[in-house]
Amino acid sequence: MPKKISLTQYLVEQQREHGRIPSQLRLLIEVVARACKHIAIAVNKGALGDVMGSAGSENVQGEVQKKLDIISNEVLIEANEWGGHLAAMASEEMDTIHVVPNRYPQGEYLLLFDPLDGSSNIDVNVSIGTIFSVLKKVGHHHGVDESDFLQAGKNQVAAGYCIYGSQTMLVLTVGDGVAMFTLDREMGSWVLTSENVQIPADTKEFAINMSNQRHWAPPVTRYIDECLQGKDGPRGKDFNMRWVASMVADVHRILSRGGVFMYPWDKREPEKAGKLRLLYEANPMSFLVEQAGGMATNGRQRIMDLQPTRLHERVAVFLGSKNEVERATAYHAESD
Ligand code: AHM
Ligand code: MG
Repeated sequence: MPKKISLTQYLVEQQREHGRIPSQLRLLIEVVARACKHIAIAVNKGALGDVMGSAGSENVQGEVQKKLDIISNEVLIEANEWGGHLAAMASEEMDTIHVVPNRYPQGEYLLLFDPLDGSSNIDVNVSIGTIFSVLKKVGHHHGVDESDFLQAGKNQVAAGYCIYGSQTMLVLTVGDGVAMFTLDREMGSWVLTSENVQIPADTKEFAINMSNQRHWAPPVTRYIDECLQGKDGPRGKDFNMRWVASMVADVHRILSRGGVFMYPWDKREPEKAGKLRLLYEANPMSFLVEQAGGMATNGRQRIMDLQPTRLHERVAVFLGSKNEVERATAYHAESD
């Protein structure tokens, strides 16, 4: 049997041999991974743990919060605030940033997360996940505020997600490819199960919420129409469709076997640009996808080049197999 490599060993090797991650960042990732184990336990308990259903509150984006959204948010904050590696955190479930309280030492990193993505799947036992992104505070000004978080995704020093599915897995990049770890429940440890993950450049699988079709912009309609025409159409091949409605699950499938994921701009709410959030959904997923040889754009530009202007800013997302994302992006340019 091949030797098992734990997350700790992987991170120590990244620190020691590749000089890629400082010890503070290693600690931060380990703490996030530990918090995800805690969330996995709550998710798995389901109705037995009285964690199902809505909490009777709304988040800053006006979405109803589920009990597990709030529990996961608290778990991540409590796990991370005392370690000394962070300056502040931002979350989909909090209006403003959470600055590390004065009683703890202040670190130089900023952690952003969607504590439990795929909220509509929580109560129906379908895969959900935690998405996270790590930035470094730039500039040496005293204290930390929301503007410190408004950095382009290319500045991320680490990103990943934990998927609570048929297996619990942690998928991570520190800028040296993508590694996947599976939770060994008996041992309570994360074990490296795939390394150097690569997304094939071509695919026959797309993921989009087809029920929004009438609201799409012409380039998206064109792209999907061509896929739907199958092997007798301009693409010359039959396409399959998958839509889990949990971005973690859809991206996990794409990292595992290729595909293209789209959550496009929607003419119902033009100013919102899309449904997904730039800082803690699109950026970390784009970092992972690019590190796996894929591509991620908003239909026009590389997502990781976008300069954010607001903490909870939304963005259109096209990510996955390179040739398909290139094609969808070219259709936008041609429609101008
Ligand atoms: P959430 O953060 O409120 O869970 O919303 C994000 C989720 C993504 O995981 C998923 O890709 C998308 O919303 C699904 O949207 P839809 O309900 O339109 O299918
Ligand atoms: Mg989300």
